[in-house]
Amino acid sequence: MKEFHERFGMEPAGVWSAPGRVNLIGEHTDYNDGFVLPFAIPMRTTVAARPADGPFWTVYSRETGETVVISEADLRPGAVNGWAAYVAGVPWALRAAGHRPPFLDLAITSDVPLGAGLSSSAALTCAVLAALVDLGGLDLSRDDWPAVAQRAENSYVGAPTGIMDQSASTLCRPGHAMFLDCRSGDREHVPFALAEHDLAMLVIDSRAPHSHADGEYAARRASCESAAQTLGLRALRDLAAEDLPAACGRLDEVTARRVRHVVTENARVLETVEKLRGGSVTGIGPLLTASHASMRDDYEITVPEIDTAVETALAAGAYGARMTGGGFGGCVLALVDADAAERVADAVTAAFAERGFTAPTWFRAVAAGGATREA
Ligand code: GAF
Repeated sequence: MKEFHERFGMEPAGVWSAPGRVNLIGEHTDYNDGFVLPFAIPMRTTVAARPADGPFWTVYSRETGETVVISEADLRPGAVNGWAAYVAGVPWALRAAGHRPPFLDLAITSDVPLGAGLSSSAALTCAVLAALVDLGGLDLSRDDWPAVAQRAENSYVGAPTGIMDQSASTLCRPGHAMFLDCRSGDREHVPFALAEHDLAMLVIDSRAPHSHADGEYAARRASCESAAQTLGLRALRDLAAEDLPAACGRLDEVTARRVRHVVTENARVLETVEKLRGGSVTGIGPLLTASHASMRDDYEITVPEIDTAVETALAAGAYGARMTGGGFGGCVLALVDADAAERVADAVTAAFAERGFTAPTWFRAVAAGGATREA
C-alpha cells in the first residue's frame, strides 16, 4: 500500500481489509439477544501493517492525515479519543481476552462513508483485528472475532453497540446475507444475489446530521433492558408475540411501543429469511416497509429526511424500503427492479430538493465478503 510506504519508508508485511455493512432487516434487535440479517458492502477499511519494536503502535490514517502513537499506558479506556480509540481498543480487548497482540506500524485507508450508518467503526476495528491476529499468530478463531471487536467498541471506546456490525464485518460471505442469532451466535448464510433476479438494492445516504444519535441509541437500549427486567425476562428476545399485549399492559405507553418494535422486528427477520429461503426476493418488500413503519412509529428513531426517502422510493415503485442501521439519519435501503434504480434515486433526490434537504447520495449494494487478508 502506497500510504504505508510513504509514511514508514518501507513495505508492509501484509494488508488486511474489513467491510462496512447494511442491515437488510432486524434493527435494534441485536442487543436484545434477537435476530439480524446484515450483508457486507463492497466499501472497505484497509490496514497495511508491519511488526515494530514498540512498545507502542504507530497508526497513520489517510482519511484524517494524522499519525497517532498509542503506548502501552494508553491501553486503558478513556486514554485515547476520536478515531484512534477504535484502533487502541483492539489490542486492549485482545489483552483483556488473554492474548498478546504484537506492536505494529499501521497505515489505514477507508472508503466506507463516515457517519452514514454503514458501520465504518466496525470496519476499522475488524480490519485492525485481522492484522493483529495474523501478524501476532494469535490463537483466536474467526468465530470469536466479533466479541473482541465489540468489546473494543463497548468498553474501550464507550459505544454501547450490539454485536451485529462486528459480526457482519468479519463473517459475511459474498452473494449472501447473514442470518444471525445474536444470543447463540448461530448463523446461516442466506443467498442474496439480487442481479440473478434482475433486482437491485439501492442504498440512499440521507446525509441528515446524526444529532443526538449516541445518546438516543443508549436510551433505547436502556429502555429495552429495563423492560426485560420489569417483565422478568433475560432479554426481550424471550417475549413471545402472543404475550405482547399482556406484557405491554405492564409497561408505560412509550416503553410498550419500544418493546413492540423489538418483538415484531424479530418476527419480521424470521419471515424475511423464510421468503429468501423460498426464493421470493420481492416478497420481502412489505416486510422491509413494515420494519420502517415500526422504527418510525414505535421505536422513534427516524428523521424527516429518512422518512421522505422511504416514502418517495415506495411511490416511485420500490418493492420495499426502510432505514438501515442505528437511526437518527444514515441510509435508506430500497429494493427495486435493476433497471429502475436510477429513476427511483432521481425521485428521492428531487423530493429532497423540494423540501430543502441536503442532496442525498446513493449506490447499488452488492453483498460482499467479510474481513480478509489482501496481500
Ligand atoms: C448500530 C449498532 F452498532 C448495532 O449493534 C445495532 O444495534 C444497530 O445500530 C441497530 O440495529 O449499528
